Amino acid sequence: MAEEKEKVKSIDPATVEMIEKAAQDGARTVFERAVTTRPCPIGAEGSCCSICAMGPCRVPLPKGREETPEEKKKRTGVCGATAETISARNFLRMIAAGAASHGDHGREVAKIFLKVARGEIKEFEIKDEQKLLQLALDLGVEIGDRTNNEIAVNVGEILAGEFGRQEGELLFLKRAPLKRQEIWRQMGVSPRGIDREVSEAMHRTHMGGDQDYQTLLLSGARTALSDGWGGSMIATELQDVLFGTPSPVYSQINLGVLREDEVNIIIHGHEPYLAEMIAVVAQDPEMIKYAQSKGAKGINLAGMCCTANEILMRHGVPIAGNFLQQELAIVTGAVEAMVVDVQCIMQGLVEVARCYHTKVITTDRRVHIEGAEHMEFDEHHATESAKKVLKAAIDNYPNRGKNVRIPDHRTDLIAGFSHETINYLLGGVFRASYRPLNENIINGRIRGVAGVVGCSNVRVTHDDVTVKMVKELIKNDVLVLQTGCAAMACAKAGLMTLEAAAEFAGEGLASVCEAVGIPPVLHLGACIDNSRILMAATAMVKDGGLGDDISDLPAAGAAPEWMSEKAITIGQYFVSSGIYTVFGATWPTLGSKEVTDFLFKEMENLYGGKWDFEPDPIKAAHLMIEHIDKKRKALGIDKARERVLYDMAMRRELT
Ligand code: BF8
Repeated sequence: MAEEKEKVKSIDPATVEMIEKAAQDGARTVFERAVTTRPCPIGAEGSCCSICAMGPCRVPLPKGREETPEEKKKRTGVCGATAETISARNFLRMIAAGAASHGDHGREVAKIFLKVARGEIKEFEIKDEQKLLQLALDLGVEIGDRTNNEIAVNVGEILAGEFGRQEGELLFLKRAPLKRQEIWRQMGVSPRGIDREVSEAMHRTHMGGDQDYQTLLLSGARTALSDGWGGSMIATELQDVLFGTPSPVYSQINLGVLREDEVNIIIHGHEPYLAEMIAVVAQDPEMIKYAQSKGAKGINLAGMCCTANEILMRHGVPIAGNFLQQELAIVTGAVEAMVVDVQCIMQGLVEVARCYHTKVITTDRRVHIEGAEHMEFDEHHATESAKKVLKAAIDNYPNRGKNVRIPDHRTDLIAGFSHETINYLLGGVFRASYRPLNENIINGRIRGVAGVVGCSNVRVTHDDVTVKMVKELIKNDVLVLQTGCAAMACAKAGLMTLEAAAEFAGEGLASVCEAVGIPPVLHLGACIDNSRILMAATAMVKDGGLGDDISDLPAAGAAPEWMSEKAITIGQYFVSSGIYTVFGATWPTLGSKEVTDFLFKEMENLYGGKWDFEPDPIKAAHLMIEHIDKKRKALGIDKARERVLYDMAMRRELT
């Protein structure tokens, strides 16, 4: 406990300031709970089985020494399940939970998309016609002279059908490089339906089900792929059609985006429908007038977690903070309403809100919190729902007390890099392509590409691990693609500005960023938008010169501060798609050497990608760079980097 108390809690000054204020105000946040509630070491290594009532059975590895063969034999649950089975089962259940969460998000989008297409919901419309037509082509939907809505009905029906599909393969698998599709088929892990894989994973892990860690982990690959190339990809694609495909947008991030003299509303969670509508309604002159009638100067909307990423990417709505800052936003004393939808919402919000005037408002039928006010979003009356929530926030403004302190910290950022945008930015409007990116990788100015994604985790110094890793990567000419709370950490650290290239990137990467006009760290959106990273990787393969599979690319993935089951699912579909992926913080299978070896070694033989675990961010960054260099060598482009001389002629040639 002493060690936890001494640990630096965050590198973000706004967070540190609010942790101190919370302590003064007697508000108990995650940072304090993490001191009093220690992680269970047996659960943390994946050695606790709680799937039947004869247990929970705890089968931890002996600490600090090798276990004897005798001990290993006895390391079983009451039913005889080995430590390997228990570990693999726990791991598969994490994957299933993550896939279910992203899948349920995707299903909800598909449902709303179809209602919009059929004209049953009037308040949303098809915003991105080009993307709709591309999807129609991908899915074999007739375009002809049909209306957008007619086409959208077919697209929506086909994609909604992917959740309950029982046989065959998910349709988006065909987007992957051909070689990758073959690997999946040979391994027998091509997902059939999204719900089917989750359901089968739960069945396999039920008491007395699958008891071979290798087949359990195969199911893990199939279930995770049903998320990356299924649930998440469907969510991203349909949201883009419905709300617009992101393009570069300027905004600001951190608690300093809250305003002293305005009604502050934070929208938090993951699904963007209500948030989209609140973003519109908050600009309604009548609502602003209503806010003014209560003594406020206006309405200030800010985001938290992945709902924030969604409305940042499409509307430039500023972000108040990432996962660990949700309670701290309330601690400012300046938030009238914390409006939440689904996922990553701490129950602690309600308790913290009791110390201030903030209303915690749940809005989704699937997420209720005791002590919060529930105002369910009705997609058929989206404007009305948004106005109701907004009005509740405005009515709460006069209740704001005197105990207000908004940290004076906010950072500029540029977000909005969908994989389509990267295409246009690098290739130009008339020859959109990944070729220039590939060429700059081949000629060595860019060493490789890394996806650094995932959460913030209170067991490590907030933002520190992610920011250190990303700085090390860009310093070594690795272009970084980000999503989720990891993206927010780097945005707060100033890595998502044009100036960051000169300040933090290596000379090669900086020269490309400056020529093209992009930051060295690109924000691709919410966690479901990790599917954009899969698409970007595929586009790089298809543009040529970097091998014929994702596993050939000089690329790597990481989630240095992960904490949610969704992160494990994302990692597993990265790895099963051929990407070397390093996680930090903690690793949930360390209780079984066999399972860990399978994930960290054997998976590379089977999928071309593998897991790794390294809590030290600099070491982890160098593991990624080593992997990137290994791939460069295999492609025969390792010598190119040595030849790169950044003279004026080459700089001119770049522009
Ligand atoms: O889905 S990054 S803490 S908000 S799980 Fe949650 Fe992690 Fe944040 Fe986004 Ni993703």
